[in-house]
Amino acid sequence: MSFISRLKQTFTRARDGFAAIRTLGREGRPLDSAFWEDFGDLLVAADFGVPTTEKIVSGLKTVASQEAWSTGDQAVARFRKDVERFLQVEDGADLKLDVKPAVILVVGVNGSGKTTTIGKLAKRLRNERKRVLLVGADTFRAAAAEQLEIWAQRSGSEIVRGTDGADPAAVVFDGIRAGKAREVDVILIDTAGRLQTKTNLMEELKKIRRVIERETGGPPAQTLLVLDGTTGQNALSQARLFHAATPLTGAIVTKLDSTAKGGILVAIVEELEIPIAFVGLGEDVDDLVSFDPTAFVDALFADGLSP
Ligand SMILES: Nc1nc2c(ncn2[C@@H]2O[C@H](COP(=O)(O)OP(=O)(O)O)[C@@H](O)[C@H]2O)c(=O)[nH]1
Ligand SMILES: [Mg+2]
Repeated sequence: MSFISRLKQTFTRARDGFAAIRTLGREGRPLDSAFWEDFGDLLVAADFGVPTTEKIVSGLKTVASQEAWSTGDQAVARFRKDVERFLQVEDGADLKLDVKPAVILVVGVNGSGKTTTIGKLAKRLRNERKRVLLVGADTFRAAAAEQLEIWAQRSGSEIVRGTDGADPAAVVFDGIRAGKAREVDVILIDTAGRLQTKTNLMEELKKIRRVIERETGGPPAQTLLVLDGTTGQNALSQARLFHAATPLTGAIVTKLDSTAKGGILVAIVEELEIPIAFVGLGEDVDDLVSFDPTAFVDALFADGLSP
């Protein structure tokens, strides 16, 4: 099934929020301050966040006066184009994995979907006939390594896991050594769901990164932040903290099949200037899809105004 039809099928909450925006455009309202206020409120409700909402609204107002727009539908049509443009990040969704082994460090808070996403990614890479090694550096909970083990089996990947309570950086060290010795193509590193407020845990991430740099002679090929799309603006504040601890190359937004409202993706790209690499549309192995901004916007505006 195509990205767009899957999104249309699963992404219902987000589409409801955007339906309200489309409706506003159909009411033939004049572009007065009440219109802009309602429009801004709908964007905030759809999880765009205040800074991104303000940026979008002020941009639209400027064009509205330059082009002497008179009604709301013009603003909404332009808004659709803006969202698409915001989401187009150069070199967007392509995972650059030129080096061998290519190390992909996966970070994010507990429950965001890291381990599941790693399993899905491993399966994709295996489908591309790549040799994949999973590294279980979440040594905080015994169940974490077991869950990763299941995904290793399911995807046909190899695994290096630490004992409970082991130093995560030491597990990463072992994993990279093993990956190099076995000549794997990709090493996917699963990390603990650390609380973003705990400085020591952020320090641990920095330590892991230093081990990767030392052992491979460079930064990770990718550092991907997994965010639960249903946690709204909280996801954005998490993203900022992780970005500060270890520079991110992309985000993966999970649970778009659940109650995610969509605007959060725009806020992430806009405020952090990182691309959305993939989105999660469910719990199964095939429920990870490459992010396609055009298809995403088409799905959100499926029954709406043409641009
Ligand atoms: N509906 C839905 N559930 C997901 C998705 N991704 C992960 N999950 C579920 O979220 C829960 C937490 O996932 P997990 O990978 O253990 O998160 P971690 O703590 O970050 O490793 C699990 O029940 C997953 O099945 C998704 O895209 N959609
Ligand atoms: Mg996990």
